[in-house]
Amino acid sequence: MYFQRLNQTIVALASSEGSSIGIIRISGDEAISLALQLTGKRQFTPFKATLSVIFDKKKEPIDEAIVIAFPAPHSYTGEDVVELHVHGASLHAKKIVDYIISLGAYHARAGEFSYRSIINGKRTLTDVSVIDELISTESEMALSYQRKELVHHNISTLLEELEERWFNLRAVATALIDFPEDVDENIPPNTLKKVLDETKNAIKPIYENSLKLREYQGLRVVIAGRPNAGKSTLFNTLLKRKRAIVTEVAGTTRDFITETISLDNHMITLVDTAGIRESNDAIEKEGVTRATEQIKAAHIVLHLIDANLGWTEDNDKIQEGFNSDDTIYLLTKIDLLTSLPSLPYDAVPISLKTGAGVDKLIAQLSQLLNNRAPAANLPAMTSQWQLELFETLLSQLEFFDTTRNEDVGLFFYHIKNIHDTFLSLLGKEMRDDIHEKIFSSFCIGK
Ligand SMILES: Nc1nc2c(ncn2[C@@H]2O[C@H](COP(=O)(O)OP(=O)(O)OP(=O)(O)O)[C@@H](O)[C@H]2O)c(=O)[nH]1
Ligand SMILES: [Mg+2]
Repeated sequence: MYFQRLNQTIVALASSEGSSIGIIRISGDEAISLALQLTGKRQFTPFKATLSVIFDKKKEPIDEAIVIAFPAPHSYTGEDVVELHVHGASLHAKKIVDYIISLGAYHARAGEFSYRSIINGKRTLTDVSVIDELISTESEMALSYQRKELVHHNISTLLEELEERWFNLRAVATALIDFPEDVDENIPPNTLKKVLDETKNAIKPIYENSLKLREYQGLRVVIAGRPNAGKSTLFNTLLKRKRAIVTEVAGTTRDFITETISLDNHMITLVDTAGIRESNDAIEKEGVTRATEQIKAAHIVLHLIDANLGWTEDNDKIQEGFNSDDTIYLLTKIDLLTSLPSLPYDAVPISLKTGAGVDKLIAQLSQLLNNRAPAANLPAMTSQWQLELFETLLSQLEFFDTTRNEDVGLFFYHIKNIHDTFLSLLGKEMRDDIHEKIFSSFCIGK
């Protein structure tokens, strides 16, 4: 749909409703003449901000605006672009946009400016997606990756290099199929293996780091244990406020409670749960079911063992629900005892009454979180469609690698598919369904 109207001039308010400056962006062949009509000027100095009066249909002055003209190809879209900074992004600005539309422009659709920038070779699809994600992200960690990609284009550059290599293979494979008699060139198995391996080695770490980033952004640390072990007290200690009810009655916490906290610069969701034990009480039973589900879905479990009771069958049950190295065992209430029970696992002895051992717990938790943080020296993607295409690409590469000795037709089929995936990642192959899906979530002014 964007494709059909590439020769039309589009306009939109690029700043969000309620902002004190309304940035109106016009792009296309008519952008400059429309802006001249609005301002009554005869020309604009390229890239120079100029204070201009804006006139309405009846030539009445309606605003004073900063106008900047970006002649093609030196603009965001690669077309002639004019930006008008008017007062406020509210009704006033919208009416100016309506007026520009009445002069012959079309209202831009979501992502249409970015789409044009791809078509005109200004950016790759990966680049514009990063820009869109950066505008809307709430995650500091995702933001740091998006900023790096925005400035260094590491993923885009890599994809472009690899696309070219697969394009060359595709050219030879096509010739081999279409004109087998005329082609003396062939693809030596070693060359192919080399390209395959190098592609995999380049793509896989980025894909894995991206998955790591995605998981890292939703890490759940679950506090588990028998009733009365001190779970809610620990929850409140880590939160630094009295969020959960603490009493000496075993079975106080029923529903699970979640809070997001920053621990040594890691954002985590901390979950307090009901104590695990056999119970005939309907509410407590439901609490135990929910606690068990939370334990299963956890990334890290803080397993509390009451020093008064030591390890019990209920602790075995918790252990069965989460049998992972990402467990920190805590022997609680050590202030009440002089000699501590022995446990089947190494545990950090703590007292939430005296504060003993809490630093050690935080240091261990922080270490586990560090292990789960994505690598800072590798890029990571943050949009779902890129992850999906990387996944497709990796399975195509794997499939090709295992069926390499088959016939030439199959050979071509693999190379074509892999090359097509690179084209999709770069936005060089504009498949309408994919692009509508991607661009529909964009801001209108982008
Ligand atoms: N002496 C001592 N008491 C503690 C310590 N930690 C918790 N308590 C007490 O133990 C009791 C139970 O604490 P909670 O934090 O409610 O225990 P819980 O594991 O959340 O219990 P449920 O919600 O019933 O499963 C309360 O009276 C706490 O004050 C500790 O380190 N030392
Ligand atoms: Mg509790």
